[in-house]
Amino acid sequence: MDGWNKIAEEKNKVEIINTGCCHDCGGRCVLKAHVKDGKIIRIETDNEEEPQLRACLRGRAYRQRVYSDERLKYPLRRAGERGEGIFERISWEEALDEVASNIKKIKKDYGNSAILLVPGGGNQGMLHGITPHALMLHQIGGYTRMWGAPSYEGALFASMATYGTMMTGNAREDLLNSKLIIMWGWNPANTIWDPGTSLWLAKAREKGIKIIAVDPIFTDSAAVLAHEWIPIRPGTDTAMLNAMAYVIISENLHNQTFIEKFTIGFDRYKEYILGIQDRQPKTPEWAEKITKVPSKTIINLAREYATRKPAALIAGWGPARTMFGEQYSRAANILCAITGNIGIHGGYASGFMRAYYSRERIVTGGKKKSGPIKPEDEKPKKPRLQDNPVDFGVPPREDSLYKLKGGTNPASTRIHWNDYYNAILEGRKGGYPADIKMAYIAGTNRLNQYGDVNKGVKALKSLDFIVVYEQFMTPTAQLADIVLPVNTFMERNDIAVPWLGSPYYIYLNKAIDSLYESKSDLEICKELSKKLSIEKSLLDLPEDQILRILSAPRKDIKSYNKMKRDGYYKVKVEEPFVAFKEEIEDPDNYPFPTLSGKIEIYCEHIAEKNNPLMPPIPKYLTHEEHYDSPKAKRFPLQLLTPHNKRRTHSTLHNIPWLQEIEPHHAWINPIDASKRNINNRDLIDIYNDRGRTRIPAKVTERIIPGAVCVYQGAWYNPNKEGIDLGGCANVLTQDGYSPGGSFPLNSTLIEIELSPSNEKELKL
Ligand SMILES: Nc1nc2c(c(=O)[nH]1)N[C@H]1C(S)=C(S)[C@@H](COP(=O)(O)OP(=O)(O)OC[C@H]3O[C@@H](n4cnc5c(=O)[nH]c(N)nc54)[C@H](O)[C@@H]3O)O[C@H]1N2
Ligand SMILES: Nc1nc2c(c(=O)[nH]1)N[C@H]1C(S)=C(S)[C@@H](COP(=O)(O)OP(=O)(O)OC[C@H]3O[C@@H](n4cnc5c(=O)[nH]c(N)nc54)[C@H](O)[C@@H]3O)O[C@H]1N2
Ligand code: SF4
Ligand SMILES: [Mo]
Repeated sequence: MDGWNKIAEEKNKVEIINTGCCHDCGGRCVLKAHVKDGKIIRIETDNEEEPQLRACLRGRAYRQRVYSDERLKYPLRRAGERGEGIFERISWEEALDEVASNIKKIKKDYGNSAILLVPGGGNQGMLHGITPHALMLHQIGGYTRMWGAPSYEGALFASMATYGTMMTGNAREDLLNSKLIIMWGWNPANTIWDPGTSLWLAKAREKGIKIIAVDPIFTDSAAVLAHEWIPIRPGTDTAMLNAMAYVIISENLHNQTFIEKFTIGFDRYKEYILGIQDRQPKTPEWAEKITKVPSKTIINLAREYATRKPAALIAGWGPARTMFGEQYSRAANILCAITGNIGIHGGYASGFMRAYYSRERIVTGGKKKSGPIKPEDEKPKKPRLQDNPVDFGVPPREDSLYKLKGGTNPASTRIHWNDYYNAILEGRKGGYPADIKMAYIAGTNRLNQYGDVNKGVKALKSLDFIVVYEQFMTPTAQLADIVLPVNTFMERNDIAVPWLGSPYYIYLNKAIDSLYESKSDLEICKELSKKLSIEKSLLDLPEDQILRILSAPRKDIKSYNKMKRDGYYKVKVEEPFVAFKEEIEDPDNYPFPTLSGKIEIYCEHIAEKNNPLMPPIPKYLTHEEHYDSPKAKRFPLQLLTPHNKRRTHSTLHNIPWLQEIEPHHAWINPIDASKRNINNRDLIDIYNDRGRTRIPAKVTERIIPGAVCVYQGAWYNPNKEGIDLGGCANVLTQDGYSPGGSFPLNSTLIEIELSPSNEKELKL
């Protein structure tokens, strides 16, 4: 056989499986797995019709994750002290017996609320990940649940308070209709919200549309896409946005007609901005002292935003992941309103997130989900399969926006995600709704990913039982009593739904059989259900049948079979979605779904809470972990912990191809570094009262003086003295939350010093 024929024959043996990537990064992209002899030998992505759903570097490197030596291969039982990392191999039978008997015992001795379900975004498929666990636990009486999303809780609160909905922002292709785009605390070249955003921004730039980045970091997006970078002191954005409002109002650049027709509360806002009562006009000079942004820059940006119409102000979630982050989001939303940049092509209603088209309306048949709660919205009398019995019928938290449906009205039995260590340690005596005895952890590297890791270790160690469902021995899994090996999305079927409103679905066809003894979350739950004496469950059906049932309400999937065959389904959209188009063009028939029916510049529902730290018009507020607090004398630097291009949170941190892309270093400005005799690549200690982490320094002008950046997601790896050698940002961050629910993971005071240790640089 000649060489060419041989190559052709070899190629014929390769089967291309249409599948996708569905980790929690805002993507959901096409992967084409080339499979030969049951092994993935290559991964390609979408090369077909536009708009393409192209995978990023992480999806393309996925082979190294599937075949990593570090994958969990068998069920494990703890054989040393908690956290010592000593485990023994056991059979599935033993492992599931042990999990089931602990669940039964804890339920019997303390009730279902003693079981804390700790879910995460590890897998974003409809079927695998957390879904089967939750459904199974509902059938045995439920569990204590958490509330708040680390991603966007502040933005969600603000979006609901201002517009009454999360469906804000125009479709990405509509950016080409803008005259100015402001990327405020938003780095879409790295931090993926959907596969196509950077491409649309690049097209906008090519078209000559001006792009400005406001960020303490000179991000990749600022470098590649923006014409101008405005560095700002972290956590001070509300001051700058309010100062922009000052310029706009005092120069009469606001859109009075829009304000009168579509908003309420402008007069009170104007009074505050002009300083009528507090005698502090929110002038650019006032804001300069707080933000470090020169007043001239603030004035120019305000004028440009108000006059270059239409303009898109896109406020990212990073600045909202701070103490009082909801104030920043509210301030940005209101700036869009007073300039009339809402409901029009090229504008953008900054809020929760952009939408592509109103899937919400397609799914609900024309009715909007959000708006004031009415009697007909009341839940059914008995909990359904999707309802957690522990929460069912429980009144909402008093401090939430409970009169609005569609988010931010959690049941008062729920615990904030960033507050659960105190809940474990203090229980009912400390005012929490439950005495937690067991953590049931699936799809999250919980310990690593939330505030105050050292407190987390203490809290988790105090529990009676911990089970972790994982693919790798993460820092969280290290603390478990039982660790169960889960397969990857290459080893099962699933459907991935992209973030709010993107017009496509991904069907993940199984590419290979499960490796080692790993099983899917669904398979494990099926087996565990039997041991928990659950007689009949939805989980008993075959994978594809469950997927058909779960996807049936999505009326925009016109052909399930086509989706399954191609590995994706792109929904045809007639024209770029413009959020609030109907509300602006036909206000009589489409009031805003707020309590007043208008955009709420002053929000009465917030005012009812009577909390000076949650004001009804957006205010800049300071706090204990801010640059001007007394604590800053000891810890003068502010820590930023954004998301990184080489990882999805902590997932993929241990992949060699991706480690090569960007070493995990702490970014420090030369001014701060030289004060401390720190040179580029020196090993440094970053510390505060909560912990200490050791990491090499990257001395760079790409970060504003006074701030340090440690990208979140590196794995906690303590030495004997409790110093983290893994560069885990959350050793330093705080737990707790802002009155509007924001996670203050970017509100952390720190100090740095040259590391006293000669310890070798670890795999960072
Ligand atoms: N300091 C700081 N911390 C942050 C943030 C920040 O900005 N700063 N961001 C926060 C945000 S927005 C988020 S969303 C969270 C994310 O935090 P997490 O939800 O904890 O996300 P990951 O770290 O990716 O952990 C997911 C885990 O799930 C596992 N996994 C993957 N697929 C599956 C599966 O199919 N089944 C099971 N059982 N497990 C699977 C992975 O191996 C991984 O260990 O992090 C938060 N943490
Ligand atoms: N590659 C990758 N993409 C991801 C993820 C990932 O882990 N990796 N995670 C996904 C998830 S779950 C989420 S929630 C989103 C998160 O999306 P975002 O919250 O938008 O992402 P971040 O990277 O945390 O923050 C965006 C920018 O905000 C800036 N920033 C932080 N604090 C401040 C501040 O006080 N003021 C200003 N002006 N800027 C500030 C940061 O420097 C950063 O450039 O990303 C998603 N996409
Ligand atoms: S990590 Fe996110 S952006 Fe990258 S391929 Fe996977 S889903 Fe797409
Ligand atoms: Mo997130």
